[in-house]
Amino acid sequence: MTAFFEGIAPLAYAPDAGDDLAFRHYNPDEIVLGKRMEDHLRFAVAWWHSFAWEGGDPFGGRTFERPWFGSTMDLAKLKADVAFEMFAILGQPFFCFHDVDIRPEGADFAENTRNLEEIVDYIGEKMAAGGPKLLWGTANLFSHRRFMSGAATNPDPDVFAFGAATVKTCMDATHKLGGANYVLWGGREGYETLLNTDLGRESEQMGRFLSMVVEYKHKIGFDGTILIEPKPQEPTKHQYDYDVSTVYGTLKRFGLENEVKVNIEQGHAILAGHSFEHEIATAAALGIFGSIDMNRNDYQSGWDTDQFPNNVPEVALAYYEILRAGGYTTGGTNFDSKLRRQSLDPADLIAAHAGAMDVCARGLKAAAAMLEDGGLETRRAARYAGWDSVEAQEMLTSGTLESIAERVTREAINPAPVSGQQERLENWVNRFV
Ligand code: 3MF
Ligand code: MG
Repeated sequence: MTAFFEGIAPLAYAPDAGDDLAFRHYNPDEIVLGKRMEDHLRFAVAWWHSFAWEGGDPFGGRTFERPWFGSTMDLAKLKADVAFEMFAILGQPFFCFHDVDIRPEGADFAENTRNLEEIVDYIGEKMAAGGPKLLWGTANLFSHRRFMSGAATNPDPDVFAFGAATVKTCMDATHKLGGANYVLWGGREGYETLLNTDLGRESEQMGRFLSMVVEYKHKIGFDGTILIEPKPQEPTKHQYDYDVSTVYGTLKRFGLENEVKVNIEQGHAILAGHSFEHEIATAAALGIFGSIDMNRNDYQSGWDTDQFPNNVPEVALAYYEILRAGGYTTGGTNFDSKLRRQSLDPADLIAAHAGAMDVCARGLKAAAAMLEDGGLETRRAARYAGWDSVEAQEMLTSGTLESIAERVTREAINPAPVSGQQERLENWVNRFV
């Protein structure tokens, strides 16, 4: 036992709690729409933001003082000890990691692999002792300078090779730890300037890389879901996996639409000019919804601030789309969220997650109440009811422009607009959030 979270007891559900080291709304065993709240939300803690990030920003360095910061295996194990102590306090069912979050950097690929395998076994023992499960693993193919021009889309085939080899080891680690998914965020799979970029070549490389990931998944018998995490830019000027629709186009192009789904992040949706619920609804409509990275951006700044969510109406609309799509299968709610660099105390880390879990619990319950009431779905179905007619269905199955033009003439079709009632629907939603 480390002393890092000394004095902080495991959080309990206490609706009247006087402080924020308790859950006022997140009640894991509470039944919502016939399922335990914990099983609806499937919370995960992100190893990188909670235990690896040192508090730096473009204008300043480390602010956090953590006894595990450093680059030895012993410190990596101490970091894992503290991580599982925090997991025991929060009681969340999952966690996520990149390879570089849990292992020290080696001199080469072989040492990276040895380090990863050693710490994976160490983490595996903790999981076996009753710790949370792995929601997903992933490879960090964006921090080390070798990846400055990407990995899958790199102009240097040796970097492509190093990235592919690294992904293999991370898929092996995720599989070994029973991960429910495997994620790929292509932080450097894009360009900083078109002037030195061959877009066609790079997209072919990216498709080949992803196809090999899918091939390997089946080869090792990994039954988790492969997830792409869309983001429009940052750190790139343009990231190829721009948003859900763009990812879907890529999947269709390489015949992977039934093999890969998406991990959608609120902050990334906003950067792409979409709402979170737009991206979730789009993924659900395209059959590729998988999981979410839950956080928020600062609406006055133009970058991905990865703040903890604190807006119940926003998350309610996101969970409404998730519930409407049938809920998670292998996915979950990963807090890809980090403290502000001035939030130095261990208790800040606990309170930030507790507050975010409460915000999501309130959002889930509001979304469930909206779905149970059925008001939106009734109005939505009524708006499209005209499409149930034989003539309308025929237009979608066998009609032609000529036959339709003939019918419009014959029946003197001259449609009158019908109100969309947006404000009344927004009023209705506000009864629940
Ligand atoms: C960057 C991100 C990443 C991804 C992570 C897993 C570091 O904006 O959101 O977090 O979530 O690499 O794909
Ligand atoms: Mg993310």
